[in-house]
Amino acid sequence: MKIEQIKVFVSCPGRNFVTVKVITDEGVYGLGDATVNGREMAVVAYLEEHVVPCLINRDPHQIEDIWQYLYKGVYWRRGPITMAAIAAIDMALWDIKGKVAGLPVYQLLGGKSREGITAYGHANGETMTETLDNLGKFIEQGFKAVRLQCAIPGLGGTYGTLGDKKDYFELQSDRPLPPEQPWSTSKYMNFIPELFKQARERYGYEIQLVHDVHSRLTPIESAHLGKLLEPFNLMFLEDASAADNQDGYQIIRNHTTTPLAIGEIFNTVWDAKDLIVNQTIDYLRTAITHGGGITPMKKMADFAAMYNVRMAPHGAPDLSPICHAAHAHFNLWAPNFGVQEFIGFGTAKLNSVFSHPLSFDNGYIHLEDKPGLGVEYNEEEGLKHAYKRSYLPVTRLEDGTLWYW
Ligand code: GCO
Ligand code: MG
Repeated sequence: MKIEQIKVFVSCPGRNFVTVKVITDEGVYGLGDATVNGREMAVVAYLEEHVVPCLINRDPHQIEDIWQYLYKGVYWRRGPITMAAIAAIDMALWDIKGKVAGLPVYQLLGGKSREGITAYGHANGETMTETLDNLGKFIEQGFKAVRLQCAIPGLGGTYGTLGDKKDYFELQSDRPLPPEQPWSTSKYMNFIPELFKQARERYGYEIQLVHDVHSRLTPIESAHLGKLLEPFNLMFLEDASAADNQDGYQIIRNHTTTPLAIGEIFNTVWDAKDLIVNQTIDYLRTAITHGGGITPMKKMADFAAMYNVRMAPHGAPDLSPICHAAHAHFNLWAPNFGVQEFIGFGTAKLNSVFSHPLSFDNGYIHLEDKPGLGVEYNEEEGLKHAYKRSYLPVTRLEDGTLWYW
């Protein structure tokens, strides 16, 4: 079997997605997701100019060798653009192998370690009451874990809290230039513990709760927040601080028992190595699309397991249904799977372009048994939704100082 052609598609069925299709001389094809939010066209150029020509006529069954060729074989290793391009090819090759074997990808990884994939939903709100009402709706749907994000009073807009007002997908395709958002650490710190206190008072301690800081705090500020949140038993505090300097997490860890999660912008195991080995985190959130594919993520999971770190892949709407399906296969297998972020199955428009094998029931994601990843990309429908440049917002302190993501 040989790789005959590789197509790269960009479509915007509500938001931009980059999709790769690896086609073999025997007609079997595989699909992969290469979406990097706000940098989509950079990945397209990397794939078309620097990856695709090198793979024509190669044997698609040699997944490991092709991965090594694209990663170790190039001078410019790592980085989000390179690793998303490699990831999409890798996903597509696992899809092909599964189709040829007549087996779902999780079977190729080692089979199921569990029956259902525990998911956490997003309860967002503009006010405390709205956020807590939304939490109640998630509990009613059977969710076992929920993330709480609420607009900070007096701040004039907080990232990621508008989900229930406007559809996530539509909202994120409408930023032709980066909008700016204000940030105040003190307003935030004065408010978030109260949100979790009220959540526990209203709903008790059975529901698992998560919160995403989006890296807006320094390590010592995160340590303080972690301490304030200890009475409310979080499943984890996510991106409590940026980990460009992985040592910072030691400071947070030294002060709080609130579990920590990080990794959605990590591209290789090297971004997480010290955090794992020093056991300063509890959950690794790297996505298959951004971590270089299924091949390295399997290794990362095994490595993390040795240090009691569990996998909790990023599941935001800026990953395509192909990545969400790949996560489901990975999560069914990974012995140290923790929880999957889950934002629902998207709009009718999105589902006219992508089809996936996933369903949700009583807090768990389930996967229909189909060979490969079990996804389809409708090329004709994809063409109806042209790429729209769109950026994530930029954050500034109230005095105008540019702040962290
Ligand atoms: C998450 C993420 C999202 C990101 C988004 C950016 O935990 O789901 O932090 O909220 O902001 O994926 O592309
Ligand atoms: Mg996050």
